[in-house]
Amino acid sequence: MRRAALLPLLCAALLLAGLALLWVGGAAATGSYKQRVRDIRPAALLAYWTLEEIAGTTAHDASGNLRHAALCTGGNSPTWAATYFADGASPAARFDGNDCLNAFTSSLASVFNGSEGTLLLWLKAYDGTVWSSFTRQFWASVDGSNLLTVHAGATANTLELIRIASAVDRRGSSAVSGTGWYPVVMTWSAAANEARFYLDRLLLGAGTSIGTFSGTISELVIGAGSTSGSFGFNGYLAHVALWNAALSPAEVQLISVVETSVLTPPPIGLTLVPTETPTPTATPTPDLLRYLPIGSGYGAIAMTFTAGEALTSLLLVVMVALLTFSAFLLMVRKRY
Ligand SMILES: [Ca+2]
Repeated sequence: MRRAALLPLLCAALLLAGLALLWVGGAAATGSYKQRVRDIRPAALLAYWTLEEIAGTTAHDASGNLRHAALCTGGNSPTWAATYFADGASPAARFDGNDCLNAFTSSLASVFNGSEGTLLLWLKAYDGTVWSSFTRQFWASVDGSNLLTVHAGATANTLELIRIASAVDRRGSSAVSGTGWYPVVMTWSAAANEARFYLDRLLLGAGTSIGTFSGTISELVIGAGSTSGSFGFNGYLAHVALWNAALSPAEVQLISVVETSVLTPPPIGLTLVPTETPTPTATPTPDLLRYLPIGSGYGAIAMTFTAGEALTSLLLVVMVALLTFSAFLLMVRKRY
């Protein structure tokens, strides 16, 4: 191959490398929903099952605590990667009524005592149909008088968030008729004597006289109401997390919204939230290159000048110089 022909090839390789770095740099700059969850009270995050596996028999704990969930002995495996999560990019799991993940570990039981905590989970009905009565998305219990559960109510299109410890605190909603992803959050604090129940960013209600669990958790199941797979959920689940601290309402909002592609509509419920108008900072960060406010309440994209982007810029400069040089060489060869 002639030397002059090598230069354009080299340029193409440099361009590809530059674009790859730009992509990595951009992803790091904007972050992900998973990272946001992990950044909220990381020391209190006990376990975080994203359910984004695409195969296998283990739902890995993304909190770093190695509290992985396994298939229930009496249930079937959910169908991994059955649909996309609300971000439109990461996989989510389908539970078809007899599927079940056993998330109980003695390590988790020793730190999850029901006195302070937060439960997060995202759910979606199957193909737009509502879920059957009392099918459970989450079940954590000491016994029948000390438990935490999220399940469909007795009537269609209802969801119940229940916490029982000394007193029964039950919050229902008739708003679950959409086909999108719903964030469900429960927070509770015995010290503050308050439990809070959220669905799709909205506070369903708050309870008092909440008490603490009498005894140690002995069952923790995702997608069904027992490790035998009974009361199994028919729908999709993703991003189930447990903290042993009650997150603040502001923190709950942070984990109840997912940025989607700028071209797709926001998740159901976003319009109910007071819109946040992006305001330019008085003294812009020196390395802030681009800030693109997108609609109202949709969020925004901010990109900073990362190391990856800096290297990309350098590569682009080298590429342009080489292209100019190769064009010069070709011109010289033609002339003589
Ligand atoms: Ca099944």
